[in-house]
Amino acid sequence: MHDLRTVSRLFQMRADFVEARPYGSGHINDTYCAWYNQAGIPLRYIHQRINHHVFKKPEQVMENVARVTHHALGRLLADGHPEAHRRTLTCIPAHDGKSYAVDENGNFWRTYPFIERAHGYDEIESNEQAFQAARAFGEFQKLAADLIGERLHETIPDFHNTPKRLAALEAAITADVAGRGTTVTAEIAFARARTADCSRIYDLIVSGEIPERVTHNDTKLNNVLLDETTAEAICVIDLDTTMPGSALYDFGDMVRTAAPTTREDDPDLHNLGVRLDRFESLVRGYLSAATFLNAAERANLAFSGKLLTLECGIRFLTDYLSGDTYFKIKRPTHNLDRCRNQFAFVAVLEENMDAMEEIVVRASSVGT
Ligand code: ADP
Ligand code: GN1
Ligand code: MG
Repeated sequence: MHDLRTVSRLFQMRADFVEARPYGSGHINDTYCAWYNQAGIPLRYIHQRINHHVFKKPEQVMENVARVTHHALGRLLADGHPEAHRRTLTCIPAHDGKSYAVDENGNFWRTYPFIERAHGYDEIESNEQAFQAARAFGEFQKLAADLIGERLHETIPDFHNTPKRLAALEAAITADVAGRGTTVTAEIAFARARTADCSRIYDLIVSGEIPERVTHNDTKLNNVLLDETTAEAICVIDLDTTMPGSALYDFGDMVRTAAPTTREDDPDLHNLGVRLDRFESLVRGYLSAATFLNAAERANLAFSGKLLTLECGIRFLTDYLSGDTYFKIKRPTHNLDRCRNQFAFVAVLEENMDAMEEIVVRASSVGT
């Protein structure tokens, strides 16, 4: 627990700090919801410590975030949107005007207004939510495509380079620093048997058939906030990995998190299935906004769900073998449970791939 009162003094707050509590279920950053007071009216903000072991150049992360959010706000204001400041993250400046502040221990902090009356979901509840979330990430890609100026920084190089993720797993198996290798032979075999899958999208990017686009790269369902009454997708958050990538990374991660019948870390694999109706809502929601996709991208929408789930499972397994240094865990087997869950979902997706391909074709031909 950090001293949030001290952190709050680093920013140009216009209200008085009351208290702060850890908030949300993100695996990477330290997120706090802080209450402030102004003449008896409570206001809240998000203070967030950027994980600088994961993001080695936090200044570059914040340069990207500031550019993207500035662009989004400008567009919303130009359109005369009545609640522009609820539809995009905005950075509360530090005293030197920067979008972040560094504390005396070298931690990087940023502050966002709290987006009220909207929630991110770890588990989806309706097809409408799936449609809305997917539409919002499609709109986000469209907005990011209009960003002028230099290419965004690659805040984590090779973030979705799946062949490199598999190579990192092999290195972790060899090093076996936590002595866990012999307990995960089935999981290792599962990953190795899918080596060809790992390079399918990567090869299409290298050959130029799939274009580079500015993408979010972390489109798990709880990274979009939905209005608590209308279910409308209000605001895309967690912009740390917004950088050059493939549209398929974004669509695939939505499938990974919005199409399963249970949460990402459910250890009871009997609970795991795919909701094809949710998948269809994701396709329709995404295609309603992502009208720019080329034929190769459309042809790989269903496969992208399998790939991103496989990649995430490989990353959880790598972290388990490495002694849990990357993702936050709440129990010693947390990363192993997550890995098994993701691989089980890959198997479910493989069984349903034909049906998913058909859904994509149907949604593409009849429009949305
Ligand atoms: P992480 O990278 O650790 O996932 P996030 O940026 O996704 O961090 O934040 C963690 C959680 O905090 C989110 O899932 C969301 O529930 C909540 N959150 C983050 N920013 C805001 C905001 N501006 N308003 C409301 N909730 C927020
Ligand atoms: C992390 O930050 P968060 O919790 O939204 C991770 C994603 C993984 C996800 C798995 C920067 O997302 O890549 O897919 O966990 N983010 C980073 O739940 O590594
Ligand atoms: Mg997040």
